[in-house]
Amino acid sequence: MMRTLLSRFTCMTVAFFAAICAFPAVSSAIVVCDDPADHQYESMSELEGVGYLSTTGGTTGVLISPVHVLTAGHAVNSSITGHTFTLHTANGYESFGLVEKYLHPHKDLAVVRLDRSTGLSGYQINTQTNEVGSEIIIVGFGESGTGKPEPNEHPKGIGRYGSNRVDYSISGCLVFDFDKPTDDGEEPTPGITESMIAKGDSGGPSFVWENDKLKIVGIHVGILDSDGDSIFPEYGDRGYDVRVCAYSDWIHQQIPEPGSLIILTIGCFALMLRPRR
Ligand SMILES: [Ca+2]
Ligand SMILES: [Ca+2]
Repeated sequence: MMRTLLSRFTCMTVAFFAAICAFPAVSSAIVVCDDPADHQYESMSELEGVGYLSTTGGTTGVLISPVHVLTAGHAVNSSITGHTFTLHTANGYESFGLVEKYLHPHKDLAVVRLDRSTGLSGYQINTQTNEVGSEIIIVGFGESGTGKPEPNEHPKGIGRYGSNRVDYSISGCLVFDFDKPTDDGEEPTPGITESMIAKGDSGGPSFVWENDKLKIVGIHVGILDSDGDSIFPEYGDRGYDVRVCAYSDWIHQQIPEPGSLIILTIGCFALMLRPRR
């Protein structure tokens, strides 16, 4: 049974996701094996470029330039007018308006332009194709819980992170399962045990470390509810990310090069100086 990371995910979007991934799938937020409080990252500057989108019931996005946010297409499926992208930095919470969105024509992927610079450089897109087997850091502002979502105790709106490992790739997606901690009586170790995406994590990133920098390898889009009971994610379920290396050309095309902005500015200035005839 297909489930999305969003409560307002439409049937059309579900069908689209099934088509692009060629299998039934569902979506998730950052659900953990231990204590959700251990996975909040308000004080982690490395993750301050991941923010909360107020669109479509509450989703997640990640900066790829000072003014551009990468997210899932279904996370901004509805109107973006009046909606915001909120970051938690060393200066506290700051919200930015959404000006324009660019939807990928075939994949559940979107770039959104903000109304002003965040002052952050944003993260680089991974272009390598060796993600399978890699440890990933999954990030999102969705619901949380221990083993399964507990939306009343851990609602959307707080940034959390966790770890997992890419099991395989298929049809432009990276797939990772939610492994249950060992049943040997030992307490799971915070930061070591696995986590899984949940509702509201749509559009959030999966990162890998490369040369001491975080690179985006995936964007959260769905979860497979293995037992079909409409409770997800649970242990054994699988998370699906758009594999961004396959779409890096399109992503970069949505972001004007700083050089072209300078040329445009100079060009306008030159027009202003042109003497009138
Ligand atoms: Ca796993
Ligand atoms: Ca289930």
